Amino acid sequence: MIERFDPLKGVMLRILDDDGRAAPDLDPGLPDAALRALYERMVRTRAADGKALKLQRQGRLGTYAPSLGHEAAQVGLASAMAPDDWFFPYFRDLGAYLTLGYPLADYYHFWMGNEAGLRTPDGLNIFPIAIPVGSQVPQAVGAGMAMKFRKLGAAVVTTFGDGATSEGDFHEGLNYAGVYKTPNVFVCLNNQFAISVPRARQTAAPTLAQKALAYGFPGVQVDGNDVLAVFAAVREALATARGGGGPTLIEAFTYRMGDHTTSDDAARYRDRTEVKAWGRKDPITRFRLYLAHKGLWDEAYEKSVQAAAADEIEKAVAEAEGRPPASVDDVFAYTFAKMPPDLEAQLAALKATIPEGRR
Ligand SMILES: Cc1ncc(C[n+]2csc(CCOP(=O)(O)OP(=O)(O)O)c2C)c(N)n1
Ligand SMILES: [Mg+2]
Repeated sequence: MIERFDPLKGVMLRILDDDGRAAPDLDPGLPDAALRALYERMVRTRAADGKALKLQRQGRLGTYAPSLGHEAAQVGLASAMAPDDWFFPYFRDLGAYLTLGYPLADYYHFWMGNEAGLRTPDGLNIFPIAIPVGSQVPQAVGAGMAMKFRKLGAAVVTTFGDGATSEGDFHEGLNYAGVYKTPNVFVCLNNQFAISVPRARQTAAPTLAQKALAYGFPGVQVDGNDVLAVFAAVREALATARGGGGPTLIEAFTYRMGDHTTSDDAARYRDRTEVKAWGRKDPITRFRLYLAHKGLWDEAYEKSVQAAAADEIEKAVAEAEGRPPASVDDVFAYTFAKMPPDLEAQLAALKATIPEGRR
């Protein structure tokens, strides 16, 4: 399917139209329970994201990068992954985390400023959030190479924004992946902005997906507000990767509906009419229409989904806030299995500056 959508011709893979009708030849044909799961994950993501913003405004959570508008891309990509695959995320990936089974309390705990929140529970193959833009790309390719050496038959998904495609790490990672045919799926969440820099000032290339062609593997532009399209593209790219067919770059074309982070005010550099226009392409609304056409959505169902999300969120907040505050040791504890001597020395030096009882 991916090869039918050539990024040089400017054709984007889209399955759901604006009214939530699926193109019959492209519909991935998921069972009803799986379709509802996609919807429930997107609703949970939006609710948990909105709660994080409120907590930040109340001083209960630190600087936060909101996911509003990215729900279809995040949930679609993670729903296509198998438990053996690995995920190398970036800082705007809440829906992917929740879909992969990451506890919301841990996620909040991290954004509340505690590194312990990023200690992935056993059994989940998720690397810590990459804050340096693009640094996760070569790491993901390294993991892909390891899987190839070990013949594990699993694949690696990494996410990043449009801005990351201007980083050297992106190009080095993709070049290596192309040469060694590593089992990688690169998902670029093109949300049209890197903080205040619009996509047109990021690169002169008409699409981001076409950058894969220079590295010798397929790239495809996908409607990032269409959960079925993202799911189908990532599922196919993962199958190719696991089967030894090499990497794929997927550009999920979407829009950052919120500010870059809670420290930003996007109204200062964005046209309000553009934001409004994208609001009408809301990924959750569109999928709700699709479910309704299939008889899988009604008000009672909506209420139960919203109630379950609200309940989960309240419990997660209580759990995260109930944990003891980070200690000085926590700042150093989670990078190495055994702390190297220079870090031990730094920890001791820092502790010496803090009065006993406040460490
Ligand atoms: C290497 C590096 N340079 C600069 C920054 C500061 N910074 C944080 S996010 C960001 C923009 C990222 O934009 P994009 O890749 O499009 O992702 P988005 O935030 O839009 O999801 C920048 C420049 C950083 N974190 N790392
Ligand atoms: Mg961006």
